[in-house]
Amino acid sequence: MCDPDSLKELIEGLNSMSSFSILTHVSPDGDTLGAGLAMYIMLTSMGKKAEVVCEEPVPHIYCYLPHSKDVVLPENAVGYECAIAVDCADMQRFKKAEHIFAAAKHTMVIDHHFTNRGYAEVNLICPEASAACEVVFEVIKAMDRPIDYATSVCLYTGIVTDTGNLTYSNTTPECIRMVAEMYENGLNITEINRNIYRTVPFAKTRLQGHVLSNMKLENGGRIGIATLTVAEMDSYGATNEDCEGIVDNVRDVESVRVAVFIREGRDGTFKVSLRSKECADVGRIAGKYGGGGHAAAAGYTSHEPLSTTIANVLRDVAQELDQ
Ligand SMILES: [Mn+2]
Repeated sequence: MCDPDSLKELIEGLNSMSSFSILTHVSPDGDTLGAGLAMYIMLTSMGKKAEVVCEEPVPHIYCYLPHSKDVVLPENAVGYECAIAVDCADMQRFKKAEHIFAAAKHTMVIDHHFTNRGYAEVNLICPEASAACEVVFEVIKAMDRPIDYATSVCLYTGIVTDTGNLTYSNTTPECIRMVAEMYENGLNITEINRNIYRTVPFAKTRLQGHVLSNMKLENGGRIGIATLTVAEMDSYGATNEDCEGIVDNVRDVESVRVAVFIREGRDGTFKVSLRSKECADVGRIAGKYGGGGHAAAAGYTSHEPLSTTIANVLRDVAQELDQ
């Protein structure tokens, strides 16, 4: 349950204002897009103006989300009266959309990251919620607005992608009840799961095979590490999106306690993704380098060369594991 006072304040703002820019986070995932689009559907159904702003085009796998075609890039955004950040732990998560938040007359946050310190005027942050979509579900209910079919597709997507299909430790009875209610009302979960998990580009499967066959075990097998360069990506004709999920495959190896996946970016930096099996707090490691996330899943950008990036992360993870 969200804090009732914050919820009340947020609802008052949503009811009284007439136009909203909904901001999602960089490297958009199912939760930020699902939460943003569910808010968009509710607000426009109330006769209000709204836009969902995303740093990059909606990833291919999330194009089935209702109104995904209405999502705009920051340079095409109008910039409305009130900015609502969804699933964004801090303002660095907006990147190119930062000016929209800064220019908005009023600001709101709807989030579930415990690291979120509440950088808006109204902050609805529920760390116990599995996903931002779980918080949005509560908001819609509290406002007596309907969870229609399109809304349930969005909310279900955010909940299942943030909870590993209702199996990660952040899964709550509450979010399972929400899913049950949406399922009862006719939600086609089979179709959505096919869209998210069973529609893989050929290039992605080949790329994953390459990366995983080159992964290494360190620290007596407790750390699994895989790397990927731009040249390797190009040789498979793969996109950034095709790299999603590799770190989870590394984590799933039997002996691995912490998984590391390092991917070279086109700007020469390295994106480090971390996963842990509940024995180490990888969010703490990411935080040290200006990144973010949760104890079990986190990431950051390294500006060091690959060899230094690898050495640093292996040292930090080993320290975290020994604590
Ligand atoms: Mn989330």
